[in-house]
Amino acid sequence: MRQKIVAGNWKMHKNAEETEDLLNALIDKLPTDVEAQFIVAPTFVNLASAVQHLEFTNISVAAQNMHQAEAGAFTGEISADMLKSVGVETVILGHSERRSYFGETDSLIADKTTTALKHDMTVIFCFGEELKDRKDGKHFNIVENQLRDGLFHVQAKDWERIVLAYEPVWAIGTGETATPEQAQEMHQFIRDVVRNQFGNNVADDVSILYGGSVKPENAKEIFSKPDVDGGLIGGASLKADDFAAIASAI
Ligand code: G2H
Repeated sequence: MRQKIVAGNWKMHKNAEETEDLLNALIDKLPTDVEAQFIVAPTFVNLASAVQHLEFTNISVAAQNMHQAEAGAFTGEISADMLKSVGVETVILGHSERRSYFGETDSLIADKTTTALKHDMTVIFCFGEELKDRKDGKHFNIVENQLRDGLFHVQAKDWERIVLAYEPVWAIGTGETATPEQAQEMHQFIRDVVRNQFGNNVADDVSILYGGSVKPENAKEIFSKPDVDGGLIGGASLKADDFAAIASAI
C-alpha cells in the first residue's frame, strides 16, 4: 500500500525564530486523524532544532539538498552523514530550482540519490518538464528521460525509500497550476514508466506527489486523482493555516 504524503519545501525562508514559530503553529494545526505522512523541509541551519522540536509529533523533517560525496573539500556543502547525525532521514533531491540555478544534471542527481540510499535515507526525487517542452509536445519524453537518467540505476528493493515529486516547472511559484486532469495524466504515465522498468510491486507502492502552486483552494481536487498521492508544497507551506488546510485535503 502506498503512502499519502504532504511535504512542505520551505526553500530559503524562515530564520531560527520564524522556524520555531511556524513549527509550533503546525504542531497545533496539522490534522492528527488522517492516514498521511507530514514532512517539513526547513533550511540546513534549522534542521537540527526542527528535528528536536518535532520529536513525538506526526511531522518529520527533510533536507532540501545534500552533496553526493561522503566528505571532503567541498566548501559550503552538507553530507548525508551530517544530515543523519542530526536526525534527518529524508532529503529532497533534483528540485527544479537546484537544476536551473545550480546546474544540477540528471547524472549528478543520480549520484546524490545513490549516496542518500546508501545512508538509508528516503529521497523525494523531483522532476518535471519546462513550459517549452509542454508546448512542443515533448513533456512525456522529458519526464521519462529524467526518470531513466536519475533513478533507473536504483535497485527495486530500494524503491521503498523513493518518493517521486512531479513538478512541472511552469507551475512552480507562478500561481499557475496543472489542472487535476493534467496532473493525473502525467502521474499515470510516470507510474507506467516505473511499472515497465521495475514491475507492478514497485509501481503500485511508490508515492507520486504533485508540486507546483498547490493551495488550499485547489488541493482537494488535485489530491482526489487516483495516481496523485499527495503534494510537495512551496509557498503555501510557509503559512500554518494554508499548509494545515492542504494537509487536511489529503
Ligand atoms: C514547487 C513547489 C514546492 P510552489 O517548487 O516544491 O513550490 O508550491 O511555491 O510552487
